[in-house]
Amino acid sequence: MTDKINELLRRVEAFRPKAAAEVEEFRIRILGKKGELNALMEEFKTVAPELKRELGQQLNRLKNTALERINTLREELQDAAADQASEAGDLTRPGSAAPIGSRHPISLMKNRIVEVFSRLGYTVADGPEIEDDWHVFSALNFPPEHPARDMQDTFFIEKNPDILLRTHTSSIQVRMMERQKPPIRVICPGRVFRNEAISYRAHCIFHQIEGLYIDEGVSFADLKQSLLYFAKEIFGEQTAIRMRPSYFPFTEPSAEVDVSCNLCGGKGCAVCKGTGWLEIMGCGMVDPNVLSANGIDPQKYSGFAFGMGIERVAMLKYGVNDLRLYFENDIRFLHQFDTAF
Ligand code: 2NM
Repeated sequence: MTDKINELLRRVEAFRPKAAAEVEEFRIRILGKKGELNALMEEFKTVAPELKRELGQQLNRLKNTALERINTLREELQDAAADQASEAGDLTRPGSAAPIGSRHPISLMKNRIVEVFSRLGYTVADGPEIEDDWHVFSALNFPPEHPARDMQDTFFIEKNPDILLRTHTSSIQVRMMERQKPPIRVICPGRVFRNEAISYRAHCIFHQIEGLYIDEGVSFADLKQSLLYFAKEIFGEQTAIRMRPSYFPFTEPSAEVDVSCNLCGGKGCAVCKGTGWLEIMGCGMVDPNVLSANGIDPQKYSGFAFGMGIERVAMLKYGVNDLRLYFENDIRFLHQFDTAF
């Protein structure tokens, strides 16, 4: 019987399973009710009393060794299985969403403004950011000594002949007048550049949209109604506009346009500085000098033009209080506009 015990002990020690299921199978075969150990226990009952002490100890040792071995193997195989699972990951888990960006508020506002004017029959045009003196100043009735032509206001790339970064998108409209006979109805969005110190309300790069409408019999009343429609579409049906006399080299008469403050409903608050009005753009009737400089007969045609800063319109609409936020591209700022439109 000692031989049988030792033989089983060797098999227990030599057992090298590959899977947890094999361990369980082995346990049932050795330690189960009808297993090999119990068979030996039955045999043990029949041995001579003087052998019982020695054989009993051997059987106990076998039983403990088998139990220990099986527990150890089971733990090892479970750990290995867990390692494998974590290496592959949980393949039934749903995928994680890839982080995506969002459209910039300047693009959103530009698209929105373009959409409003395209409903009034305007087409969209663009042009070069690097321009010559003619398209930015001379064709637009800027006198030779005008301060905008100064190094302090304009970024020059070359002098004599002057090559410069456009300071407004009116240069696109000059190119439209060169290319096309009236009627002209065009809206020109784009980046413009001015030599300014950067602060919460000024930047050396910003975005403009300018509009131009030239045809026979275009009047100031047409301008007013077009801009009222625009203001209501962007700021809401309850919005009113007012015009204040102003001056631009390329328009006569010229005006600044205010919209009623939506925050206080016109009563006056911190945003509108107690006035009930917010300035959003400049406009006017195209100066006859500009028309003739661009080959359009001012006796036959008249037109209006307007221009606004996209940053400023978006600031008023969304309560952005620092222009620099538009240029930092902080995702926490940008994501606030995901549902703005
Ligand atoms: C403004 C204000 C008033 C303007 C004028 C022209 C052009 F080409 F027709 F002469 N384009 N844009 C204009 C007029 C722009 O921005 C504040």
